[in-house]
Amino acid sequence: MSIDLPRDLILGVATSAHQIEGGDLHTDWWDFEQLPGRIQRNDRSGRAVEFWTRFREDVELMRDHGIQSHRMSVSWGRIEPEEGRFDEAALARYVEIVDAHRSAGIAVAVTLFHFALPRWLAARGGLLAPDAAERFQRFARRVALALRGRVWQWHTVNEPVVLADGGYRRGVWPPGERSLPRFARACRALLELHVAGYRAVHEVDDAPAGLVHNFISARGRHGSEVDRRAARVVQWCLDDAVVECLATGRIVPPWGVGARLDGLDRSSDVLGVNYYNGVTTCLHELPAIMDGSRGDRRTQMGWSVWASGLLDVLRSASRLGVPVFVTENGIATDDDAWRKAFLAEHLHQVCLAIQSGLDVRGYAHWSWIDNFEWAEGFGPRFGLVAVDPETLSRRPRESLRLYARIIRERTLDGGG
Ligand code: IFM
Repeated sequence: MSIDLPRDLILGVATSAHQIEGGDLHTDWWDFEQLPGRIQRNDRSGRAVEFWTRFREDVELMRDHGIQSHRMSVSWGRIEPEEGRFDEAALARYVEIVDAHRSAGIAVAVTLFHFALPRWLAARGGLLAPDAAERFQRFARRVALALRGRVWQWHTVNEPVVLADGGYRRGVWPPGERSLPRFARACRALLELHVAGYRAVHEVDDAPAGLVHNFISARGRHGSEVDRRAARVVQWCLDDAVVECLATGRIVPPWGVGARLDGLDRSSDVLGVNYYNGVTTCLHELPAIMDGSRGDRRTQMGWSVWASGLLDVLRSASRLGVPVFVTENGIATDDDAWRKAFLAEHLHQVCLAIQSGLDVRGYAHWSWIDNFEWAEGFGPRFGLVAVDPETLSRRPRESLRLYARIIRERTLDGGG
């Protein structure tokens, strides 16, 4: 059976600065990577895949494959390597990068903060520094001034809960802490950054702006009513609570106890949905109230693939009442046939969402290219494009060819 994709659905790819640029050395992540045992195999982002110098090659490949948008990010540490000193050459390079895309007919979405903080801010408290939001607003204003009129869409902060969780609850990302109260403070601080970033962008540019949240789909494991209820609670905590914060401007449980955050309810022109996996919930097997397993095959990240969860989370996200974009969705695997099936199945879910009346306007596959996957280093392969580890030369995978065909023909039949 053939499934048609709407012609106006923008189909693109996603990346982030620290993971692909190389030489992102004024950041907390760069320092964290130097500590033995923090990153798998002691990998370091190092030269990454040298997007900073090879971006024209990537843009050309994107154009040749009909890619319509690239969601990329800028590095705060690279642009503001010392507090208050902005590197004009770095800003000029970002302008060049964005313009190269525009000349190739590729729309650019820019994320202002995707996980890596400037070293100077990390040294004085990072996200929890009292003036973090103020500093971020100043940085965001500079970036918006440099790129205004060129950007299709702005994303303020990428995956606040994932970052707070890695850095302050699990302690596996910088700053390596394990404290629930500080985790909660980091979640709130990231929402403050989001509001500050949103304001800064709209002081100088009209392109739509919004937050990007990592959504997780929860389901009951055994189909019992009690498991289903547990799944609803988990889904509320992971997804709906964030949507509620954005909708009402109040920080609701479990992320806070009702305090208002001025401007939060007016900070979403769009909402970005990152979706990778689901969890199952089971009250009979406490304390494992939730896990990622459904007994099926795991990706290189240890996640199980669950395409229909994308429709669930698009429903959750749509409650905010603004256009929704799938800002990341992808799979870490060396089995490209699996990536092709993943891509087609998830795009099918996007179609179902649109057919059911949800205002989903775009899909970006994570990732354009194999890259530095944070604490997992270079092991997981998320790319539509493979990279030779020695020469860093690019090799399009079959999955990229399939994506190119889907973009061109707007139909999902035929699989590979
Ligand atoms: O690589 C990350 C990205 O930086 C944020 N979202 C999830 C991706 C895969 O883990």
